Amino acid sequence: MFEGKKVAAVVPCYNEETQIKNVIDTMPSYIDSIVIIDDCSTDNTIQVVQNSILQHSKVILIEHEKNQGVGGAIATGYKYARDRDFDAAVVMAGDGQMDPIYLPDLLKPITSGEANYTKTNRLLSGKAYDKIPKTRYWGNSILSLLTKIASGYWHIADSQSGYTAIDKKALHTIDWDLMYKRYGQPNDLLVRLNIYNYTVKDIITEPVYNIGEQSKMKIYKVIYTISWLLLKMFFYRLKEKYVIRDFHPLVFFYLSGFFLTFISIPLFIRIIYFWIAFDHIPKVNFLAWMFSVIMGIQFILFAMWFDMDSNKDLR
Ligand SMILES: Nc1nc2c(ncn2[C@@H]2O[C@H](COP(=O)(O)OP(=O)(O)OP(=O)(O)O)[C@@H](O)[C@H]2O)c(=O)[nH]1
Ligand SMILES: [Mg+2]
Repeated sequence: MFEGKKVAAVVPCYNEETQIKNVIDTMPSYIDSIVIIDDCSTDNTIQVVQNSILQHSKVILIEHEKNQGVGGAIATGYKYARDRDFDAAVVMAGDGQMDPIYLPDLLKPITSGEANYTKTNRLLSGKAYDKIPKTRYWGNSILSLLTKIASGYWHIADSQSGYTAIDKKALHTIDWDLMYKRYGQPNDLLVRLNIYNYTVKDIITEPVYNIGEQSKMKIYKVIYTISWLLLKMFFYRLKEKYVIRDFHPLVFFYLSGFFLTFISIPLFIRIIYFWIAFDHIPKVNFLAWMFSVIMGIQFILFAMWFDMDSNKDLR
């Protein structure tokens, strides 16, 4: 129990035979259940976990029949915590990159009712640039910016952090079967939390790398798949939050902004064509292009501002 609340640690695990024992052994005593979800490991992970079960009564092993990806493994753990009436669930990866020293900071806002979801933010620690491998650092920074726009949580960064805590209310609200199953899971979940107006807090921590873990993430592939996911989730949030559940004219601002910015592209190409071919720019063409660019950008910026204002209390 942590401050009188029943807490589950959800541990997604795929080929972590060298790391998982340490994750179990260093789990603080206030964690009530350590729920390990094996995602069809092909190494000795299951054997190592089964040996640990003999020493630690809190360890529960759930074995996926088919590999689902890290998000799928987390969804299974969340459903376990929800169905057994846990008050909170923390996600700690099976690769040991999540230092339990930060667990109280993540859990306190949850158990006190201050936040529905907390996550670590490694980008503001002052050590991020030195400790995080460079491609990951820049990839994470780009995705963090896109996640602000897509999720409406403008105050958070380090969107790729998987070290998180969630409260009972959110555990019971989100449909875990719909959550994205692979590396975009933290981004997808943030958008879903925003639709229900849940509060999210960042906890500043130091990054942990080079402790014997082996990342399975292919960063160049992941950047594209998560960006595409964020685009879809952005429109999904606008529809769910500002059209279906409630209403806000920012939807029209966004749509008008995208439309005008989009039509400015062929108008610009036409200007360049006339300039090169005839050394002349048609006046009406130029005015139409100016109008669409200026109005398009203004509409988008105002929509962002309205979205920020609408979400300002969710911190
Ligand atoms: N790659 C992968 N990991 C999985 C899967 N299922 C569960 N996991 C676990 O998800 C956690 C995170 O995986 P990593 O590949 O280390 O990704 P990361 O820690 O988010 O990112 P970096 O370490 O910064 O590259 C680990 O504990 C994995 O064991 C799966 O199908 N594929
Ligand atoms: Mg890792």
